[in-house]
Amino acid sequence: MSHKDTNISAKKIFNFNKLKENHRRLIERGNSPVQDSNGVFERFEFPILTAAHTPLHWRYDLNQQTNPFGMERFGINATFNPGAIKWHDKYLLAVRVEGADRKSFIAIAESPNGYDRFEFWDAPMVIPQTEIPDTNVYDMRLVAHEDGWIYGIFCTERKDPKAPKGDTSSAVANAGIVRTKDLINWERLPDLISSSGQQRNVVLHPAFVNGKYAVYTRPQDGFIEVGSGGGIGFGYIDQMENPVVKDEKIMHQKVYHTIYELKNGLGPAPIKTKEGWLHLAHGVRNTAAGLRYTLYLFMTDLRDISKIIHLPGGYFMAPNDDETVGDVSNVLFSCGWIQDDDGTVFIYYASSDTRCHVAVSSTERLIDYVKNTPEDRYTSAESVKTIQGLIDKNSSNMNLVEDGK
Ligand code: M1P
Repeated sequence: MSHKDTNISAKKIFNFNKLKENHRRLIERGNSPVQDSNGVFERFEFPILTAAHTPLHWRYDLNQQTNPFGMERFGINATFNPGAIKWHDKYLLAVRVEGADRKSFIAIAESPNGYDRFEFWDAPMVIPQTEIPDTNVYDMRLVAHEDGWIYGIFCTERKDPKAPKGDTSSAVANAGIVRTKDLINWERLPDLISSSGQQRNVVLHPAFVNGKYAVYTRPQDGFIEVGSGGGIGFGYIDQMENPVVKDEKIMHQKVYHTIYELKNGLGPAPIKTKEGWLHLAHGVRNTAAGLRYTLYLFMTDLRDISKIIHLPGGYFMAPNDDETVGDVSNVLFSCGWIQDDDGTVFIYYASSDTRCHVAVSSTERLIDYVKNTPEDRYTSAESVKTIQGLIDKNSSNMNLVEDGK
């Protein structure tokens, strides 16, 4: 058989210039909010970061002599669950990048406006090791604390030392802690010390509370299952150099037949508003097709920051269309958001452990959402009563809606 009339050739020499051109075009592509909105937020047309956005020089040997076939020497599988911070007028994401070898690492990507042209910095973040090296690191939340440091709290995963011989998958998850002043040089602090066997989704509160550091935790019994524990916890740390969590209590528990029936965890650090602290979290429920992760919002008291004062029922965002499918399907997960000076809020989230997106809202809209969305009343009959309340309210206002007034 001859391949004369096709571009199939056993001697094909790779065109690196074309590869570079396509990559640049992807990075410089614009992005705009979609028209379709539920009033609470707007999604954007394109994901902001995918595996294809990662720098070519991380993946290819770009020397034609040593790589004549243009082979990827290091495959990147996914980019997801970014932490976020505004830094020197740039919007930065600390992205979980996962290689084809399954190992995740953290890399910073930067955008001039918060919603498009995100570009990775030249090299991934170098995280110093503790005595027991991390096997896998992911889901870093960035927080500019009032003590002057920028902290990155992430999940560090290691093989379970108590796993029986032959068990090559049991792992232990805990919170690793790094801090920096320039986002380039990172100092490693000891891992979190808490009474729980495992921790994930640990988030530092940006301000001192009663003169102490405050952390949101997610104690769990096992690596996947939270078991009898779970819920979003809250506790205090005296010194970050010796991060022992004290007085840990559950501030938001998992509840039967809700979107956080199985487990939940805080996303980014909360945003301070005039009405209270706005929190973004994820909730997990079970389905016949596996776990479903959605995002929800709640607000806590300005004086008692672990006291929930508004808790809208149901999810705030759920996987939509293409977002439902990926490496771990049916997952939305967030570790970062940025509130701009004009009240714009960029919500960074990932879909199905595969790619990063942004949605836009505002502090005003999110406050309205948390205050005026009815709470979950836990039964179908109560949901119907909630709807009936809205029907009754609308029937007296119907002429206003019809006249478009
Ligand atoms: O695969 C979904 C998510 O699972 C874990 O989150 P959680 O501990 O809340 O279940 C994390 O591995 C997270 O990175 C991942 O997106």
